[in-house]
Amino acid sequence: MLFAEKPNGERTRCVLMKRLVNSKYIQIKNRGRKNWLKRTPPKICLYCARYDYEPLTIAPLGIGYIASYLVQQGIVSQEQICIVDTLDEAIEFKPDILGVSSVSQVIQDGRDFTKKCKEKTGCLTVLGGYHVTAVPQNLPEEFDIGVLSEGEITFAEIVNFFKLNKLTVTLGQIKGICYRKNGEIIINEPRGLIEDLDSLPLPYRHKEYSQEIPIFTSRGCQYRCIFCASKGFWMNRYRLRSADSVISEIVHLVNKYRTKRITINVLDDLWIANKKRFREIVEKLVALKIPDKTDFMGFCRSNVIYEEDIKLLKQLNYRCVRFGAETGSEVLLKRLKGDNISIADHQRVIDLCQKYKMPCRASFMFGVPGETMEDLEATITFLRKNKGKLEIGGFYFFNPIPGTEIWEEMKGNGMIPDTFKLENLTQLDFNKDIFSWDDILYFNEENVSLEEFRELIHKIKAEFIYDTFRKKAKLTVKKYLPKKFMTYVKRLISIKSRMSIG
Ligand code: B12
Ligand code: SF4
Repeated sequence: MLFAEKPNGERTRCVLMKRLVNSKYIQIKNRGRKNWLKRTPPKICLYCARYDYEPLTIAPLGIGYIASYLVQQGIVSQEQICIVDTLDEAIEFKPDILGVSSVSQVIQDGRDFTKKCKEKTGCLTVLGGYHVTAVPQNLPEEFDIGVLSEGEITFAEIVNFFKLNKLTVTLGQIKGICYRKNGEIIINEPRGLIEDLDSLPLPYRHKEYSQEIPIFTSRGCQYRCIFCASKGFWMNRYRLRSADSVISEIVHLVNKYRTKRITINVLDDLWIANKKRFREIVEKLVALKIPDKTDFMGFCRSNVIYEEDIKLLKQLNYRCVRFGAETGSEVLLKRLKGDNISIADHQRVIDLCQKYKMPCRASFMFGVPGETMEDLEATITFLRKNKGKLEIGGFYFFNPIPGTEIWEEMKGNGMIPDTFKLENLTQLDFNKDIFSWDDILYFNEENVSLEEFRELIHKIKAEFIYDTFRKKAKLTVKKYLPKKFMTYVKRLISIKSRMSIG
């Protein structure tokens, strides 16, 4: 069953509504209301592209914002818009417009989905999100229009012109889109960003994927990591919602799910960067006793976390401090993330987490062009030094993605040819079973041969991943098996070993 959530927390049964709207009963009842039928706005279906082997774990907020904005502006009613997870749901909804959200790695799924939906329903197809924003000139043929960067206002304009039957003649006027005209891709002038993020409605979270409920409290990042697409996407701007707006959304979510314990997952690039707002949010949430009812998680960057921040995170019932360490090599770290961060920052965060008994999780990146054997050794040394203090968030194989500085660098030096196929980029986390060495596109042969690299990764996996796994299993057993039972098991083991010694 599909649900759409109104900002006030009410839910509408989209599927049920859709069935009613399509049913004979409603059509007969509506016979006398021709005007209403005529004025029916277009039906809009939204989908977030994904890996076929990995379902979404949290509600996609990008299309959630698009949906709630259209309703807030009165452009469509809540029944006319639906967020779907499968092609069948989309086809059954019979949309006039299909909006797809996609990052570069999953664009093939977005294309396949759109092709089939368009064939069955003949709908207008619109692509939004990171991929099309980074490479608008490559708007895939399945899509009629691409929406670049922030999507709310631009998509609303598209829907409005569609409603008025004027879309074809007005395409040239809509800022922030790309589209195809006589076989050529036209890219219109950019649209400015929304100044007051508080003016946006709360996003629809159409269903619960897990107990993690996502929120987005700022757009953009002040930093400039060369492998990250954020700065280009948000046009080098970092905008914040006010502390009060964030608090009221959190309170609304906690009240809505009051029967169960949820985790508020703050998805921002870096939500604690503005310390004044961060402190205000924490202090007000603590005063409202929100951390008694829920816990929190979110991303950090090691150079912005100090003792003061850990204390605030602790008060917030933060599940763990997560940051992208990327490497243990000072030289490589500065190349990847800039001069304003150092390995000492990583170490400070890990040590502070130890001091305040806060779990600490970091992810690492391997195989970036220019990484030397010394860099890899430095990462191993760093991991060894922090064994037992640090959870591994991911051991990622480096993927160049459009819209990043390193992508441009690699295009410039010929490492990424024009024929490069983005669908060859896959999720490459050495931590996961789905990783296959046959799939990888390796760009650092010049410094470390693939053979050496592979050997080293096996070593790292054996030493650090399996170790973390064992530790986790031990902790789970400890937490979930009652004390008495554990004593009984221990006693049994000791009797057995005494017997075998005898
Ligand atoms: C939550 C999240 C996930 C979740 C859910 C995915 C999702 N798409 O919601 C999970 C954990 C599954 C995930 C997975 C991956 N993610 Co992710 N993820 C994020 C994260 C942290 C937040 C996304 C979000 O909710 N943003 C909030 C909303 C408001 O912004 P938005 O989605 O960009 O939407 C706005 C516009 O883009 C536009 N828009 C978006 N969609 C549409 C659709 C239409 C029709 C229109 C008109 C407009 C429009 O309008 C929206 C409102 O203005 C971002 C980082 C970030 N802070 O943004 C990374 C990020 C999007 N992820 C990224 C990556 C690389 C991945 C993975 C490929 C990782 C991997 N190696 O496997 C996978 C891909 C799988 C997938 N389905 O997306 C990159 C994308 C970079 C790129 N250029 O492609 C990001 C930007 C992180 C980064 N800084 O590098 N991710
Ligand atoms: S990786 Fe994180 S800190 Fe670096 S630019 Fe991207 S969002 Fe900002």
